[in-house]
Amino acid sequence: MACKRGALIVLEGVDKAGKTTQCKKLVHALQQSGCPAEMMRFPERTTTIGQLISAYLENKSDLEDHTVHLLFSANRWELVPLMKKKLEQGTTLVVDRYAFSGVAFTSAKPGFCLEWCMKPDVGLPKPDLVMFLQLSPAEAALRGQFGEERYETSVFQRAVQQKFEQLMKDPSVNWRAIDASQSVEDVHENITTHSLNTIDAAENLPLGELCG
Ligand code: Z5A
Repeated sequence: MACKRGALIVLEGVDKAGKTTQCKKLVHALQQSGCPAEMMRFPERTTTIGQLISAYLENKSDLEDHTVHLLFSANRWELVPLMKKKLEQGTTLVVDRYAFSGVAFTSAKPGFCLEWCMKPDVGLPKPDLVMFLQLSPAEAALRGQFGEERYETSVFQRAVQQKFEQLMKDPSVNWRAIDASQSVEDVHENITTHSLNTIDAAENLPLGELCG
């Protein structure tokens, strides 16, 4: 009998919403319960393309805005063969940011529209579940100062949040809003419940593709 596929689960959210914390906890919990699971993150800074992106985010280099958008997308595409292989083998992938961050961050810049920003990611594996960790700017501020990287300003983050809100209206994507202001354990419990339901359902469904 063919192996049941793993689920593609994405966590998105504004800065300091707790995406990385929750991805790690979810993968650990799934593994402990006997469900094969691995974490991935975008940008994946270890590849050649990822190193270009990392230097840009760290303000060590400048790249033209369209160019860096396409590099973020290329960074996802270069990982697609690996993602598909793992999913087909039955491993659930828990992904820290994905194409939705790509669209939200670039379309928050002047002169960009959602439609153009979505095009390069059309055809990527479609997540079975996208959880958006919601946190107000005031609550995020309690979790520490912004870092030194590009995009880490409150004005830009507010613009990004608005773009995410637009993206979440797309009914073709399985969005779940998560209250990220709760304790780490309460958020984890909520995320785990949604993930387990998704993993069960995904076993019997073909992997979809992102559309424009
Ligand atoms: N970007 C893009 O432009 N285009 C793209 O296509 C993609 C990304 C994919 C990558 O940053 C940047 O690239 C990002 C978007 C852009 N720019 N920004 N801004 P990154 O991935 O390297 O870093 P990040 O995603 O920005 O990390 P983050 O948002 O700063 O953090 P987080 O993962 O959401 O949160 P955390 O690290 O888990 O937690 C932050 C702190 O809060 C930490 O001290 C925790 O202990 C604390 N925390 C977490 N949960 C809680 C709760 N529940 N209560 C209290 N405290 C908590």
